This record gives sequence, C-alpha cells and structure tokens, in this order.
Amino acid sequence: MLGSTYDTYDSNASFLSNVFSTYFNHVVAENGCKWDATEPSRGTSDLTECKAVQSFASSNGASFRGHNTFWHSQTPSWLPGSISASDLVNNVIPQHVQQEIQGMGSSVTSWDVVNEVVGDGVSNGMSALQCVQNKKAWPTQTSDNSNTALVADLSFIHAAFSTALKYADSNTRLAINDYNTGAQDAKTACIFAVLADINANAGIPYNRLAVGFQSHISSTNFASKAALVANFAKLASLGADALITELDIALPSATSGNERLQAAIWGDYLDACLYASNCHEFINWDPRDDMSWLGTNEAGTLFDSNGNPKPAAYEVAARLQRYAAGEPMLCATALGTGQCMASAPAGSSTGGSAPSSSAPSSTPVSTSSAPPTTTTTPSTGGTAAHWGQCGGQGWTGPTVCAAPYTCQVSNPYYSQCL
Ligand code: 9MR
Repeated sequence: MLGSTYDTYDSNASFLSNVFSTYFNHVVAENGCKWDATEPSRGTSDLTECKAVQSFASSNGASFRGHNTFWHSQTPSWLPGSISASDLVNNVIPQHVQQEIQGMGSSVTSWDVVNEVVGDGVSNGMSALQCVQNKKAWPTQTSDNSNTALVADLSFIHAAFSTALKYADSNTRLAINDYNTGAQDAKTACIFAVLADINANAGIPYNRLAVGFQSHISSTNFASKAALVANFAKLASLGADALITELDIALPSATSGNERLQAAIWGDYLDACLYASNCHEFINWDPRDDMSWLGTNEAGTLFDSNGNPKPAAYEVAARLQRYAAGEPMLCATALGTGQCMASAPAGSSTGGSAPSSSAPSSTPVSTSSAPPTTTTTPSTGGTAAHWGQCGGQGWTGPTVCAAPYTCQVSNPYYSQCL
C-alpha cells in the first residue's frame, strides 16, 4: 500500500479526493487517532475523527492504518497528571488501547502501539530498558525531562502490546514506530532490542510485530538503501514486518537539482520496501508541501504547494511500474553506484541488485499507480513507458520511449518520457 496522511479538517479537498483515489491507496490520520483526540477525559472514548478518517479511506477505496495508541506527546490534558505507575500500567494504558483498537474494528492494517519510546542519546550495547529510559520522557519519568522516575521498567510497553494483541484482528500488525532509524546505528539497534523484549516479555509473536521506520529525513542525511535493505531483511528473518510510516525528505531549497536528489532518495526507500518480502505499507507524511508539518520551504513531500507532482512523485510511479514488470531492483542509488549492493546481505531473501527476470511472487506495496490526471502503461523490454525515466547521468535503463512519447531532458540527472 502507498499512502499519506489525512484529517477531516485538511484544506484542498478536491486535490485530496483526487490524489487518494488515483495515486495513494492507503491512509493514516495525521492527528485524529492520537490520545488527545480519542480519550479527552479518562475513560471516555471519542473515535469521531479517527473513524471519519477511516471512512475517508474506504470511500476512496484505500486501506487504513492506526497511529497511535501510546505516545508521550499529544496526550490529553488529564495526562500525565499524578497517576501512579501501577494505575497507569494496569488500568489507564490497557483501557485506552482496548477502547481504541476495539472501537476502530478489524480492518486496520497495522497499529503504532507505541510511538517514539527510544531515546536519541543511546549507544551500542544498551539494553531495551536503557534505550527507553534514555528517552527521558513520560512515563519512565513523571513528565518529559523531569528526571523524577515513575515507571521503572518496560511494563507500560508490555501492557500496551498485550492489550493490542488481545483486541486487534489477527491480520493487524502491531508496531513500534520511531524516527531516526533505518541506518546501522545505535538507535536502530535499540529498536531491535525493544522488539526482542516485547516478543520475550509481552509474549507477542514476531509474526504479529512490525517496526515502523518513520523516516523524517533530509536530503543531506540519508543513510543508504543498503542499510534499509539489511534492516528489513533482519526483520524478515525474525518474521516481523518493516513499515515506512512517515517518509518526508526535507530540502535545503527547492531547486530542480535538490528535487531530483529527493526523487532518487525516494526511489531508494521505495525499492528497499518493494523488494523486501515483509514491507507492505509505505506512507509519506503529508500529501503536499503546503500541508506538511515541515513547512512549505522544506518541500519535503511528493506534491508541490499547488498540488503538482514533483520529480519524486514520478519516480515513485516509475519504480512501481518497474517492480510490477518483474524487473530487478535498480542498482543506481541516490548515493551513487558505489553504494550498490553486489549481492544480497546474509539472511536476505530480497537481494540488492541481484538480477532476476521473473516477477516477484508477491506484490507488497501496491498503488493505483501514476500521479493524478495521468494514465500509464508498464515499461516493456528496452522501452520506457509514459512518465518513466529514459536518461540522465548514471542511468543504465531504457533510453527509448514507448510511442507516442519522447525522451525529454529534465536536468542532467533525469530525462523522462513525456
Ligand atoms: O504532523 C503532525 C503535526 O500536525 C502535529 O502538530 C505534530 C504534533 O506532535 O505531530 C505531527 O506528526 C508527528 C507524528 O505523529 C509522529 N512522528 C513525527 C510526526 C511529525 O512531527
């Protein structure tokens, strides 16, 4: 599924109904399913906005994912309050997770059961508890950065997950979702440590678990496609899913060169997901630049502030076509061909650039395809389809366009069949 955010109060209604019925086929509420919206006073369940977003998804033929049941941020005014650790772990969290997951019903692809529980100052070798305590946030502390201990162990995470397991549909994945993850680094190692702890101590089987890689990045701090591929493969070997839950790529300025780099990074993220066996949801955070939490100037999304598709939107469509045509993952990456993987990482069934002429056996990410207002046909043989890439520095794919389209230079790095 290829998705984006929606809330009922969003502006640009006609753009949104167009883009969600032609380009995206998956929806997440940007804010409408968070704790402040869904339990305004203790014990009161209000799923009005969350359900409205779910209805918007179904009316556009899209699926829906849940974000989120526990987060230290965007809490209702009665939290953190002076609730004791045991009341929180034994009553407050289970009640909230139950009423939200049960109330939203079975057709939710995945839930961010806990959001952003790992600290930013972690180091390699930390235990799951150390990783979470490093966050210095409620409820390991009475309030964020208070330095006064409240819940001294991971029981709040276990409570959230065991309740989620009880009330979620058996096809719904239960995720830990976080930012600044996906590289080969200490924070990502912490995510694996917390996941293992949830499996061992909350009794959640790996085949129900997922890691949400938020992926709020900038064009200057992209780790690498190889790191994403390796992390996704490691999760696959456990039986857990990998989700790209909040991708946006901030630019220093919206020059055409920067937008082209943004498109290439988007392509790397998408390829890492498409060619993994366990990545079924790919979401970009906010449908267009003027609706982005980053602000218009960061130009972090697929569509510009007028709703026009940017190079990244075309890149996404082209990569999906390439995948659907059974072609292998592109060796070229946003970081240059030197980052290409010559062979699959140990334990991976996905392969980096490993050539394969057969169509993938599953279609993990699917979409209604090309940017709105366009129709496309898959590339065939050495011919690029409408909107497909047909040239540019380092490009080794087809340079001829399917009739009646011609190959037009967008910039030194990208030519496109238009
Ligand atoms: O995009 C969301 C923005 O509208 C809210 O004001 C903000 C409040 O914290 O949350 C934003 O979404 C965040 C998401 O829920 C969790 N990951 C980081 C996202 C961007 O801040």
